[in-house]
Amino acid sequence: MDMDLTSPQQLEDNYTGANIAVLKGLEPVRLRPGMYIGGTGKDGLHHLLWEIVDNSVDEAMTGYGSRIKVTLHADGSSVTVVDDGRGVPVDIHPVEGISTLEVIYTYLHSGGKFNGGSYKTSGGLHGVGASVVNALSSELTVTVKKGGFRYEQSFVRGRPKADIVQLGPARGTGTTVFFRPDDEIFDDTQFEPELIADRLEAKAYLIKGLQLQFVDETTGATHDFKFDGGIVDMLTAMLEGDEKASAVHDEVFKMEAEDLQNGSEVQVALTWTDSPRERLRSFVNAIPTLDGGTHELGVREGLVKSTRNYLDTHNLIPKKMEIQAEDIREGIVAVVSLFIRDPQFQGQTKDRLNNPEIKSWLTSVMRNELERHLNQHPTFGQAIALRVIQAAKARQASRSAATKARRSRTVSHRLNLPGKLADCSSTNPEVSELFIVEGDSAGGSAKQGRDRHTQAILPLRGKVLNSEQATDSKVSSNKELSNIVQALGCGVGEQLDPSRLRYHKIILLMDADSDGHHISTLLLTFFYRHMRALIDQGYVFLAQPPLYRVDVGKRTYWAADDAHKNAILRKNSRYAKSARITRFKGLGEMMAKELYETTLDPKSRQLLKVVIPEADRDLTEHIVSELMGKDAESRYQFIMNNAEQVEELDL
Ligand code: 1YM
Repeated sequence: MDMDLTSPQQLEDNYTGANIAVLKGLEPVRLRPGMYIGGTGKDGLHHLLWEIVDNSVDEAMTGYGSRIKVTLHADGSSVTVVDDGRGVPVDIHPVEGISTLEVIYTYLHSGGKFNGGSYKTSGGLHGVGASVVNALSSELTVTVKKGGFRYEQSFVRGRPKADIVQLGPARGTGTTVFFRPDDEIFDDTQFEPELIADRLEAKAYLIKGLQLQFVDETTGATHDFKFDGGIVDMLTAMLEGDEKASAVHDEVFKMEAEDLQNGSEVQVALTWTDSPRERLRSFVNAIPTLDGGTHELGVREGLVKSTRNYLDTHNLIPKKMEIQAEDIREGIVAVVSLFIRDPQFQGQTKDRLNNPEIKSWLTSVMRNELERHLNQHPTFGQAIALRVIQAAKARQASRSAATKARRSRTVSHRLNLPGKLADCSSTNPEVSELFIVEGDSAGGSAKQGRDRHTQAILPLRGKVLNSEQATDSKVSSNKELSNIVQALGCGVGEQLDPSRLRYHKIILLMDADSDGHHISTLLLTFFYRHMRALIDQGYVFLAQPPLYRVDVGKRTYWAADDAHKNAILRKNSRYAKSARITRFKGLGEMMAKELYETTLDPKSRQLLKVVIPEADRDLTEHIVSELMGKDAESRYQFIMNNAEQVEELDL
């Protein structure tokens, strides 16, 4: 049975001392938004909307309501979501003495509890979504129709403006949420209509009978999404939308399986195209899993095993030709949609499924079902056999330049990565981070301490060229800069193509001393002059390693600078005498674990995003050319004119 938030028993379960977070209110969310929504950039902004939409989708998947309307208002930075479900409960909560709606929107609940019997979506947030969105919105209003009346309550930055009010009689049931993401929190509060349309369209493919409407008041356009063909329709749309890929056979393999024991359901649609790319879209409870996970691994493994077995038993492969897994997977286009009761998500943005039992289950069902399909559809089987043979031949001939060009980007890019790069295992740029680190010893700690899946480390050893006036060819002859260009994989100067960037966070990690600052300045000059689009698109960051470790009593604090250190000592003045202060001379002195906790871990680190505010473009240009340019006289003048500021900065 579904958990019902109105049940006092359940709320009591949530409010035991075991979960202190429950009692803290919403300040932690505003202090560390990244921990709850992954970041405060474009993805984080849209995450708010997904949370609200997912609450409506959850309600529809539980069997209540079938219509959801999303309106992006004309300002582009506020949204309304309406559903026709039961309506969020509005009765006075017996333990808290406020409306249940207010509890849901202002208490940071513990995770998992709301996941009871059905397939709740709520990405990584498990029912805390509504309050997180509220905390990060400068305005939010919930309107509920229920029991013959309309109710309303408004909030400002997570705090109720007033108690819930009954507005008068109303027909039907449902929930409406209007919200405006807080411009104090988000770098840019403009929603992207295309992202919203894509997301809603995907939901409509995945949940049969669900009717979604998107009204884009910024353009006046309205989109209606309702599909009865499910994921096969989605696969067809993927094929139609990709000019460079055509299917090698008209048929699509489709499979559905259910695990009666734990109520998991999976659907897979799959076909092969002539494109060298492999495209797989995967979803868990109708939420996109951008970084894959155990369901994707299972499908891939089952696909390779069954196809290989089919080719072997029917002697479809020429003698002496060796078939590798990648030959079988080349050109596939697939959709995997899984519904499970207790999804465990992992990774920085909670985009990867981690339930281990899913992999073996999917390997086995894919294996059986695909092999049966191939056996029963011989023309499909033969078309696939030819495609696999073609891939194997192409791979064997891969030394020829022509074939190389056909290989997928990720593969070919991996081939010419710099030797010193410790790459991450993910090939999804959205979750991948590159740390550019000063010196080998710091690089060593960073390599040991990082999350290998998403974090790559590039240590810099030699001198970084001052590239302010350097030509592209001069840049490429500087070893350190050319290593950076190679690692990023997106070209430089005129050739720059940000869509090929291999990491969506490029993080400069330097010592907190003047040498470190100097190297940061040289690197920023390089990005500014030769890869500006990466700064403009928000991909460049500065890490904030601590300068001090302060042990007081049993606690350890990390301080970014002297002022911060002194504040910690003042706060703990009772123990100040016994405080132990360690000043790090360089990153290399930190233990790998310390470096991870303070500087690398997305949960606890503070990154500074490098931005050039629109209004300061000319000033920035002026400063870079004056300060970094050749003309020693203008540099001297600049420093003399700004000496006061410089001193202040150095404090
Ligand atoms: C536009 C957003 O939130 N709809 C919505 C939410 C809920 C219910 C119905 C609901 C659920 C239950 C019982 C139950 C709830 N969401 C939450 C939480 N639309 C929108 N419609 N009665 C009504 O789950 O048993 C709690 S209730 F916590 F997920 F936010």
